Amino acid sequence: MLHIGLFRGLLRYKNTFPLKGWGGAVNVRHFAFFLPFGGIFYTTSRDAGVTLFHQAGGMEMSIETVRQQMIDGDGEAAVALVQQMVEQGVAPQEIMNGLTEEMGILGEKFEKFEVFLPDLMIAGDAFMQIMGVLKGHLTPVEGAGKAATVVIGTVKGDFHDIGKNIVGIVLQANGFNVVDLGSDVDAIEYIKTARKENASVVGLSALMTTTMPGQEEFIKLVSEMGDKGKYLVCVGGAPTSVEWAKRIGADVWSFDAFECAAKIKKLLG
Ligand code: B12
Repeated sequence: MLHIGLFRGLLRYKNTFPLKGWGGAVNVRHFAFFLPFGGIFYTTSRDAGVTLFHQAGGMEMSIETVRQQMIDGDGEAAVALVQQMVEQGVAPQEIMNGLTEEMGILGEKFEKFEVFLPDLMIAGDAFMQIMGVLKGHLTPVEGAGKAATVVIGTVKGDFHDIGKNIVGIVLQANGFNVVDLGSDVDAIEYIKTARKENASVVGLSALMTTTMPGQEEFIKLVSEMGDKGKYLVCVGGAPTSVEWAKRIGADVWSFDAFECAAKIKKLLG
């Protein structure tokens, strides 16, 4: 047990340890086992099911590796690896889910002062670089599409835009015309744009408990300005929930971008 512990400790430093010519690579984020024929291992990492091996180059192609590259801010390496992984058949959605989960873990570490703002920034940049590759490989979610315009943005006071960007990319991949207002968007700005673009949906992202009320403020303004019912109001972001969406009178809440595309398609008929 001790030598496994030491070995794990050593490898955690780099997380992935290529064993060229041994027929694979080691990922020891959680466990490593030595088998009698030498140097093969197994990992219980969160994406164990999608770990692939590129035996010739001795490079491990797993979502776990991409997650690590993202938090290391090594966007270039991650982009190259992700390109290969999607070509080998790994679903873009699975990669995106893994990266989103990793960002959540990073957020928890940030709260505990284990990582700092620059760590979040470099990981965020790498995430968006990876999205540049994934967006070309997304397949539409099930359900008939309709050419409709969706106005999206992150609410006032909130500069988090990765999740909102992903929602935009996935909606585009599903045939929607997306008008992206960026982040730190005033409630009135969404309304003006929805009117100008004759939008069918307005999507508001909020990543902080302190900015979530911006979604409620928007819905109140929609009623005050006589726009209620003219477009669907869709809310999301990590601190939001279906209960929150119901409470403020939003039409749609979704956990992620794919669910959002599916729900909107269904509601627009
Ligand atoms: C990366 C990050 C940053 C980056 C943002 C980079 C960028 N360009 O966006 C930087 C470093 C700039 C940053 C800054 C800050 N951050 Co920050 N950040 C994060 C972190 C780690 C990840 C967010 C992320 O990108 N996740 C990945 C994406 C893909 O997931 P997502 O956004 O949830 O999106 C998915 C779903 O939620 C959904 N979705 C999202 N939007 C929408 C919209 C619609 C319409 C729908 C349907 C669905 C939907 O679909 C998406 C994809 O499937 C979070 C932790 C967390 N758990 O969220 C903290 C976090 C949000 N940040 C936090 C804080 C405190 C800050 C700062 C105030 C720190 C500071 N002291 O300055 C500033 C805020 C500045 C501001 N005013 O906005 C706190 C917020 C706490 C709170 N009050 O609620 C968090 C929760 C970290 C923590 N645990 O403390 N941050």
